[in-house]
Parts: sequence; C-alpha cells; structure tokens
Amino acid sequence: MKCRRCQIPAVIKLPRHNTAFCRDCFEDYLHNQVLKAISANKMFKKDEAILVAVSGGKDSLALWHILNKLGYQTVGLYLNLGIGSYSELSQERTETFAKGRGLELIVQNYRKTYGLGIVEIAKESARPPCSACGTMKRHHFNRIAMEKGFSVVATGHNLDDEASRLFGNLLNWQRPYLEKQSPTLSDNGGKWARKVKPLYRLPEREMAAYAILNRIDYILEECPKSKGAKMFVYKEALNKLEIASPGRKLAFYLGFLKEKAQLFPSRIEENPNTCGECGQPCQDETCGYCRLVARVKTKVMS
Ligand code: Q46
Ligand code: ZN
Repeated sequence: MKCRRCQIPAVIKLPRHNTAFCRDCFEDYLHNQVLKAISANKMFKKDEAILVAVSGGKDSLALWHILNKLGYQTVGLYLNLGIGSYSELSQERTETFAKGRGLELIVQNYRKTYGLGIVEIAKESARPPCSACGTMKRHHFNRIAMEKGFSVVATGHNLDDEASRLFGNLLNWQRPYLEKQSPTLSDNGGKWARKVKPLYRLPEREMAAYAILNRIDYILEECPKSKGAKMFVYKEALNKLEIASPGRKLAFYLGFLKEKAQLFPSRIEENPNTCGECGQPCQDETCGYCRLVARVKTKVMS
C-alpha cells in the first residue's frame, strides 16, 4: 500500500476517500480537515485565545496538539470529576501532555470545590450521573472562559460523536436537540463563550491513528459512567453502515447541517434571562447548575 500523494509506503488506508497516506501526508490531510471545519463554521480567528476542554482522552488531547501546531493560542481546561482512579489517571495524562509541550493548563477539582465527586453530586441531586455532569460541565466551561477572558471553548467531539448524537436524536425525534445540534453553538449574544467542535469532520479511527503517530499518551479507558450508554449502540450501527458504504457517516452529518435550517428552524430563544445566583444566562430566574448545587447542599447539610 503506497501513499496516494507521494508514493512512499502508506501508514493508513482511508476507504472513505478511496486513498492511503504516509505519515506526513496523513497529518497534512487531517490538519486540513480541521482548518476546513474552523473556516466553514467561523469558529475562531488566529488572534483569538482558545480554551480547550481536555479530558485526557485521545480526541481532546489531539485537538489541543493540532491547534497548538497550527499556531493558535490555546490554554487547556481539565475538570477532575472525582471518579476514583479514572479521574486521577486522566488528570495525570493531561498534566504530562501540557508539561511536555510547555502549555498552560487550568484544573478544576470537584472534590476540592464541593467535597463530593460527580457520582455523589448526581445521587444527592436525584439526577442521572451524565445529566448532572453535563449541567456542571457547561457551567464551568462558561464560567472559567468568561472569568479568564476566552470568547471560545473548543471540545474534542469527533465525527462519530456528532453522527451518533444525530442518529439518536432522529430515532427519538428530539426536535429541540436537533434544532440545537451544530459544530458551533450559540454564544447567547456574547453573554456566553462560543462552544466549537473542530474535529467534527474526523472519525474516531483517524483520530486514534493521529494520536498514536504523534505519540500522544492518552487514557484508553472511557469514563466508567458511560458503560451501557445508548450512544455506543448508535456508533456501532453507524460503523456497520460505514463499512458497507464508505463515507456514509460524514455524508449523513454534513447532509443534516445542509438541510437543518429548513428542516428544523430554531424557534427557541436561548436563555434570555440571567441567573440571580451565578450571573450566567438561563431560561428562568435561577440556572440549572445553581438549582442542582442548592439541592446537593440541602441534602448534605440536613
Ligand atoms: S457525562 Fe457521563 Fe461523560 Fe460525565 S459522567 Fe462520565 S460519561 S464524563 S462525556
Ligand atoms: Zn446560576
């Protein structure tokens, strides 16, 4: 197998592009996919500082590596959720990555802040762990970005994440989620940091290959709370379709982005109010995060 561009031995075959690349050409191709995603969705400019949300996994660390290599100004943000050895190891991987490249990393530790990890926080607030986790993450991403002067937060969601989310939303006809799903989420008229997903054109397999070729030491385990998640079933179904028809996954997601405005016009006025507790934009008088934390405090203190 030879590289389609330079004819030296290839390191990866890409059936969806009917091609194969050597190490340098693969890196070039992958960087171009990221640049295409950034410019097509006006994610950020070269002079904007970007807060990169990192989990210690391959996608977010590779995203940080790529943005840094492409000359963007980046700072990492790691949230230690307090999930035993998984959180300890993922923090260690993230810190080693940042230190090795001389990059700045902000760490927020839930056990230090709340005295509890996300599993206990979810239990005390009577919420499923991933639902509480999503609310908390959104709050901290936005709070830290605004406090430190970042207008944009980049996350490592790849094509498999976005296509499987779309698949799940369609299977369940989740219209409000379909209206909102996008590689660039609203900044609420500047009141919120813009949330962007520069890896949405790249599947998991290509991201894993990139991370390995660039010797990124990432945590292999998934969060233990993700066990049994429906998302894995959707990813598997899409992978089978991709094998039968290479390129289907990206075509499915890009097709949605193209048709979205017509099929699912956004009618939701996003978070028109300001939370009386924390000052972040919200739908009601108090935001979901502040309600969650208040419930946990009442339960823990009583
Ligand atoms: S939501 Fe759920 Fe993830 Fe939070 S508790 Fe773990 S699996 S980390 S993306
Ligand atoms: Zn609030």
